[in-house]
Amino acid sequence: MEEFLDKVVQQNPNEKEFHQAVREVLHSVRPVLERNPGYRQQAILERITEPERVIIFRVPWLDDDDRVRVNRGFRVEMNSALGPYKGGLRFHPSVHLGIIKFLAFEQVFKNSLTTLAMGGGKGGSDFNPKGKSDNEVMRFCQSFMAELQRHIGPHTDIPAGDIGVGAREIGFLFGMYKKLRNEFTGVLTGKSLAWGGSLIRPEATGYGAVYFAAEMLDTRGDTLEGKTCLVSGSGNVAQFTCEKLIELGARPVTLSDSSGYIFDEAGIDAEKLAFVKELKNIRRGRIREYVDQYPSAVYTEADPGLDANPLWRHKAHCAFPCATENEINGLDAQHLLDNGVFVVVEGANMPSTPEAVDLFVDKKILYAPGKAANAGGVAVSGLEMAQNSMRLSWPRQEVDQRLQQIMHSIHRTCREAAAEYGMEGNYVAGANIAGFVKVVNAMLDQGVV
Ligand code: NDP
Ligand code: 2IT
Repeated sequence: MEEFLDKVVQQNPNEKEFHQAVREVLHSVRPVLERNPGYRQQAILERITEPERVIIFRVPWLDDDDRVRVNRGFRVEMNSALGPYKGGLRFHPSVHLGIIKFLAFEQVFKNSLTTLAMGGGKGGSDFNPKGKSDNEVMRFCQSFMAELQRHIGPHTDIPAGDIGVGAREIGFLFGMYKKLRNEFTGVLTGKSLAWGGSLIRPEATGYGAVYFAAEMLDTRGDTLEGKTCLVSGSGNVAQFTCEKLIELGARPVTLSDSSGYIFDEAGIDAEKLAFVKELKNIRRGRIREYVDQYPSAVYTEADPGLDANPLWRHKAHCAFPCATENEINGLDAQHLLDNGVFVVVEGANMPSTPEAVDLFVDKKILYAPGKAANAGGVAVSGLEMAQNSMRLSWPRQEVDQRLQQIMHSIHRTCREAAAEYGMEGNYVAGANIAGFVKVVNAMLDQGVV
């Protein structure tokens, strides 16, 4: 196994996030490989860690001063054993091949857990939407889609949003696809309601993460009622995590962006959350403005020089990291445990470093890895695809019920897979094993392709 991991590192240099994601999954599935010697013979590890296709392209666009700008676009089509490639697009200056490959790799197992027929992929660009005008974002999206359109399609590869890609960007991307292909199809998910979107898709990732937390607490006869919760991020996932927490009687007390975080001891209630949504989604402001509106809250500027993030040092019961990868390191994890946190649910993808994951697993807290806990987003994307195929849309309650059923099923699947391999209550092992086995069996059925 270590030899194989060394080879992955050697063959994919400068992709440390990809190495991290591969290492975690492969460590979890070791007992599966031992039980199934045939996997080795079929070179399953070699195949599952090699993307089916990687597309890298130039994205030239004109800024508002008529200057030519150039960004790099990516789409990694990782695995199509279970269905067409499915996964989001991320627009963020930190995007490089290693980030997109780690996200695509995670997506394969996450999509497998959803119970829906979706393979895994991910894409994006190092384009930074921050500070750009709507017209600049539109011209960028149009140029991005001018190339991407030849690689995707409603039966081939169906992108959606992720960091920096929300309703506005999906609109511009969809418009350009439709113009170039002369086709109105469900080629993207996360569309607006009026033109093919699904109810509950914007809410789905955050709601799903909270449903997963409730499922985990239920195994200990407990609920979210009255629980103090640390939430990071203030984008799509963080907002709807907060919304569902409030609805279920919990008390979220923090939110953040890359500039800093706010701590509101009184709790972020529905009215304050409405302010945050307006601030972040319409005015595209910064989270520090929260304390201008609610002066009893405290804002702390991010300090990259610190070895731990003060957000994770507050006393609480639950933590919902909903910003980005590796935002909880080993020291942060220790602070969480020291301060009474016993539920950690990952709204973001891979927000905990390997050291943090090991601590959570060792201490046997209720720890849900992203590929299980945040699968509600892509699951409702799958429901959006189903509705598009039927050319009808389900009511809000129906989609929400299906989302709850899917999160319930993922939770049960994780527990059962962990128990089958003697690792009761270990959701990391459960999610990786269950996600992996389904994909591998499909790959074996389909031959060496
Ligand atoms: P958004 O763009 O809506 O929000 C991202 C939030 O995280 C912002 O508050 C942003 O702050 C903060 N953030 C982003 N990058 C960094 C960074 N490098 N350091 C600190 N803060 C950062 O994205 P989403 O809410 O959609 O995504 C959040 C996480 O959830 C990501 O890990 C994503 O992969 C994951 N996810 C998203 C799903 C979805 O359906 N949208 C589904 C499943 C997982 P700032 O504004 O300063 O950049
Ligand atoms: O990480 C993720 O699962 C997403 N960004 C959502 C992907 C999707 O296709 O809805």
